[in-house]
Formats: sequence, structure tokens, C-alpha cells
Amino acid sequence: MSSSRRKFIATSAKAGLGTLLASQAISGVLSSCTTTKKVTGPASFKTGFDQQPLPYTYNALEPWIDTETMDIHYNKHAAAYSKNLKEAAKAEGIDANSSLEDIFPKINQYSMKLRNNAGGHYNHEFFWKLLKPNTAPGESSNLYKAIVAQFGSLDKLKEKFNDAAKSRFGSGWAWLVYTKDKQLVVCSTANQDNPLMGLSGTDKDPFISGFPIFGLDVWEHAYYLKYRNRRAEYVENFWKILNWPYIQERFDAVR
Ligand code: MN3
Repeated sequence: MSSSRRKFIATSAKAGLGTLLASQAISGVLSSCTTTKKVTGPASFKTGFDQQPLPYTYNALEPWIDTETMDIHYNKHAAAYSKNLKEAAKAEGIDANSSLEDIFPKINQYSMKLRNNAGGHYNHEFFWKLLKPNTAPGESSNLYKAIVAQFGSLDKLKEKFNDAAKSRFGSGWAWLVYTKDKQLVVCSTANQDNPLMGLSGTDKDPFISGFPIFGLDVWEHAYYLKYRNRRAEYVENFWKILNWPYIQERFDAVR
């Protein structure tokens, strides 16, 4: 067992009150004494600047994501974000051993090159881990229960998430975010922005800040070779390769 896992179990055992407060939040009754811990996630999810090995082969997600797309997406697009992030960080005096989670809250202090490539690198490192064929939601998991409490059902969440992914104009991402108010919220961001960034949205394009539980890349480079203009079909198929054990672990770590 990893030390972070041991620590998590030890923390969970002591977390009777925390669990009570979280269940109140999940049922929609937010207690005024609920602690609002900063939602940047635990250390075990910290992201460095180097690209990590893809956790499966290029054809592992066939037929939902084709081999050629996976290869180009990982080796060209995602690799470029990591390379350009390191260039920008060096130019802007950022320690190469920093984690992106520490940089995102103050992202406005840096250039657009840093923002785009830090987001691009983080989002893709995260995205690869979110994908795994043949997993299913554990209906007794905290995440599943929170989804049902918040949205009514998993199908209702899917509908909301798919709408966000389909209606994001141009390039961007759709997200399920856990906010510091302990709510699960669906949102989307443009380009390579993500909910960990210290950004503010507009009335027409509100920005939801929080810890991403999962997200979907809706840039054309993520699907165009196979799906052409059929983004809706790609979005629908995402649910067939969503890595439920991993997203349940993420939720358990921040809730
Ligand atoms: Mn991409």
C-alpha cells in the first residue's frame, strides 16, 4: 500500500465529523460551520512539468479513440505543451520543480504562453488517467452517491455534461468540478484553461473554480480523425471509457 493511501485511510478513520458535514453538503444542506478547505487537491495528485508515460498502449481505447489519434495527441500535441511550458517557465523565472497546482491560482501573473501551455500540459496529463475501458461506477461509492444527490441521477449528469461539451464553441474542455462549497458542478472552459486557474469568467461565460473530478478534451485534435465533425458522438462515447475507480479516488481525496 502506498504511503498516501495509508495516510488517506488513517485520515478517513478520524473523519467522522467531516463525513457528516460532507453528507450534509451533498444533500444540499450546507452547514455554516462547514470548513472550506482550499480545493487544490492532495499532494498525490500534484503535476510536474515533464510528460509522464502514457498509462496504456495507443490502441487500448479502440474503437472509441483510434490508435492514430492517440499517438498524435500524446506524442505531438501533448508533448508540445510540456516542452513549451518548460520554455515559458524558464523565461519567467519559475522553478522547474514547482507543481502546476501551485502556479494555477496565480496564473494571471504570467504570460499567455505560460497559461496556455501549463493548462495544456496539466489537462492532458489528467485526461490520460481518466480513460480506461470497461470500468463501471460503484453505486456505493461516495462519488456516485454525490452525483445522485446533486443531479438526481447519473443520466442527468451525463445530459448536463454532454451539453457543456457540445456547446463549448471552438476549442476547450468540459468539466465536472468539486467546488470549495462542496458542490459538484458541470462547466466548460475555453482553450486550455481549467478550473484550478485563478480566473474570473464573464456573465456569458462564467468560470467555476474548484478541483476537477473529470474533464473532456473537445479540441478537434482529440477526435477529428475518427469522428470528423461529429463531436456529439465522441462526447457520448467518452462515457464508455471513463475510468470510474480513478475519478472515485479523486473525489474521495478532496471531499
Ligand atoms: Mn488535446
